[in-house]
Amino acid sequence: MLTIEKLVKEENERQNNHIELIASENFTSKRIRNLCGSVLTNKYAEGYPGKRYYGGCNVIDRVETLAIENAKRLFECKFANVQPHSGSQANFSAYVALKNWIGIKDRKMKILSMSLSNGGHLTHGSPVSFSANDYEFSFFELNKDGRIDVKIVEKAIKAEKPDALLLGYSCYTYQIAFAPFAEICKKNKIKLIVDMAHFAGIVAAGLHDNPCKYADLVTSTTHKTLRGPRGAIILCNDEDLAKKVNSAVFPYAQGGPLEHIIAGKALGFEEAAQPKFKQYMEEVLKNTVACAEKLRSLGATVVLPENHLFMLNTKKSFGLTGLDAQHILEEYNITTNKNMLPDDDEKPNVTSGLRIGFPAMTTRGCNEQDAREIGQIIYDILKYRSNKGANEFEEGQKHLTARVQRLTRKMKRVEKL
Ligand code: DSN
Repeated sequence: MLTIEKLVKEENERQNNHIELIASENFTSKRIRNLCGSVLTNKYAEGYPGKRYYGGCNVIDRVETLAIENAKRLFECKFANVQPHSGSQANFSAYVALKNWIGIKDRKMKILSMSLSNGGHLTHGSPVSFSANDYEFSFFELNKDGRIDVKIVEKAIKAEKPDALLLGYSCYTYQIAFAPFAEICKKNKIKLIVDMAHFAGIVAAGLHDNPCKYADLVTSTTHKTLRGPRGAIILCNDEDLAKKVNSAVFPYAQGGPLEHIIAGKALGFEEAAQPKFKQYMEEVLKNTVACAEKLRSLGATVVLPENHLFMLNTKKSFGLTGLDAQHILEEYNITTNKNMLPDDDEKPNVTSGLRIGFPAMTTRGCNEQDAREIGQIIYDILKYRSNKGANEFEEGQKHLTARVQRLTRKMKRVEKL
């Protein structure tokens, strides 16, 4: 009989048997998973520590306070809301809070951001998300090197006259230094929001500029590079804005907080503050570059990254769409996701490239040599399957599956982390 437990077991095996390269995924520690499956899931606690709508919240208050204090310490900020269930919900509440804080009543708040096609996020103004409906978004372009450029952004601020600039991404391979952007926001009297969902772990490790030092509001997920449980947070340094954030999360957007997940977040922040998390993140950055360099040395079109992910132009490199490349790699137990390249002429569900990241495999013990081997395997598979030089790779093809298996077997098992 099919039971849900059997499906969990099956997924456990899938995670162990695959090379997981989705840049936004990671593997939590067993301690975090235990907290997320703990009895805390039984408790209703609408409200905030000390101000709940239910009795019996004495322990829960201490759990949530610990999570708040750990988040504040980790990101060096004054206020943290740890209740958002997801990154999209954090952004939903952050925009509401900012609009109320600025005092906009009779019009839509205007936000300048990076479009989804240039690497932004659905909630950064995509027409298919609440964001484009509830707010007036405009978009800045990237410079010729594909970077967010302060001069281009300032020009867009002057042209569009937004209330806020939003920085952050789902697919961008460079680090962002926030000071110049904070300066132009101040000069043009607009607010700065940073969505650090992808790079929060790099910030926590001290290997990326900390947006909390510059932005009015910072949102993040907790499960990507940060390696906590699935969920999100909102951070700021202004007391009045923090109050607006709290009421924009509960009761405006959400009901009862997921205190079992908040417990997992508390531990995730604690783990990310340890020296070994910094070592882990250094490895992530090195592995990402090692794989990208390998692919480039073989002739693939790749830009070397400064963070945990890079884009492989599958169309230029192999004549394959991102969608086809994703499906082909999946046949060999390599998990990636298709992603738009800047100025992509394919549709978002087809694309011309793959996004490849190393947070997850590095957690399982992947080192630079393994990362280079992964680059070689990806190249061999896509080259062979693109039908260019099939003979040349025939021998390699026979062994490709075995090479993936050899790699996944030598990695740590996900349930033991
Ligand atoms: N789904 C996330 C990602 O893959 O980047 C964004 O929310």
